[in-house]
Amino acid sequence: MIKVVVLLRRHAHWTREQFHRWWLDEHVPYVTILPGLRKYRVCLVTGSTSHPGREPWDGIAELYFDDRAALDAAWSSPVGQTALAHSRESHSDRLALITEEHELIGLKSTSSSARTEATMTPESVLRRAPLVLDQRAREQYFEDGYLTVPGYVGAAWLARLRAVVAAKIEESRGLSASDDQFDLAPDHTADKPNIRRLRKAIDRHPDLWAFAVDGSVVDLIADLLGPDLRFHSSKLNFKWSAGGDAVRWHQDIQAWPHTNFAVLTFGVYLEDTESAQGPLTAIPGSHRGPIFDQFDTDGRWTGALTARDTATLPADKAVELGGPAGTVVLLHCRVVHGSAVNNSPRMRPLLLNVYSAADALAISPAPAPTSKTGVLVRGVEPTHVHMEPYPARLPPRWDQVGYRSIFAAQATAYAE
Ligand SMILES: O=C(O)CCC(=O)C(=O)O
Repeated sequence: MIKVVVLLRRHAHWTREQFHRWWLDEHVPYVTILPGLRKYRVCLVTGSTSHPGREPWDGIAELYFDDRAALDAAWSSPVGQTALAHSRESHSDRLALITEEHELIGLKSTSSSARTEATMTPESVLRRAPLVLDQRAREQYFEDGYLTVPGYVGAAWLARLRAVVAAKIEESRGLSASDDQFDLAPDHTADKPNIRRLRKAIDRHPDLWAFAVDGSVVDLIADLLGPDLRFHSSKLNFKWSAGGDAVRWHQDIQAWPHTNFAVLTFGVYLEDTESAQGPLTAIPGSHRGPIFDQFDTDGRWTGALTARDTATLPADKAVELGGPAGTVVLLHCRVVHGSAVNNSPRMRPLLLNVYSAADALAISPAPAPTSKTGVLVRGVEPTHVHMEPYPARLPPRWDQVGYRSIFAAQATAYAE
């Protein structure tokens, strides 16, 4: 393995803060998709012991490749050339050193209290300074089990994500049945596509992964889960116009139990979403209540609460979580949620990515594992797992029986 250390200096007319934001928010997505990149770290200069205020470099990137050939192939690829051009526009000097790393001391934990401090409970998350949310919003998330951030994703990202959606709709015209990528509605045709879900979304287009690890997205998640974050899974639910499926009341954690509850879904609406389109709808505070069974009486997975448990829910308290395009909805893994049929003439594309605190480990195989499932997207690997004992009924062994979609599972339940 070789490590390339790239030192960058900002333009004289930029503040260091501007430069750091450019790097994390705009430049990182160009780099994370470099072919053959094994590990990537950015170190932002915040001061020095010898040149206070006059540091010759403003940031250092560390990029790991298997060998020199992999490095050269990465930079000469179209993705590498685009990344270099993007970087050249924004720095005044660059030095790339090829190095051989000798790690002599890893991260040392000094005492058991340091380890305890690292466990990301809601209280310890709230004690840390927020990156993008205000403190009241973070408290609201832990109180309600969800949070809506209207218009959080800006026009540039929305345009990129919508372009992916348009291309995927075109691609689906060639299919007459669902496959590993597309969950198609029964009336899907080449002339009138009707996609229920793009499965394993981040594996279907580089922009979807670039978005999942974009600094602004990960900052928002870090405000609710802490500094060390792991990626779990990804899908894009279309909820097609004029009849797109309802999703019945359910909680997510039963489908992918983890060792604790520091797991959330980040959803972003790619189009304006109002009541008639079937926005996500949640029951406030239900993440502090029971973890309901999502099997039928014959022990078959339904992905939905039973009729008896549904009758106990304060459905009159349910809150619709819609908003203009770019609105983000963050759902706690235990909050009871669902959505109504789309009765409007407009579809409701919703990209849903799941993240966890790094010390929350999946107990069972993911229903729809992606190439990035389990990958750290920020921070460091924990030394200890955080175990929160609870009666975690195991879902079916998805790796053995396969997972179709929540629509398929819930449709079976409906039929009974
Ligand atoms: O797309 C929706 O409205 C709900 C999605 C959801 O809750 C799920 O897929 O688990």
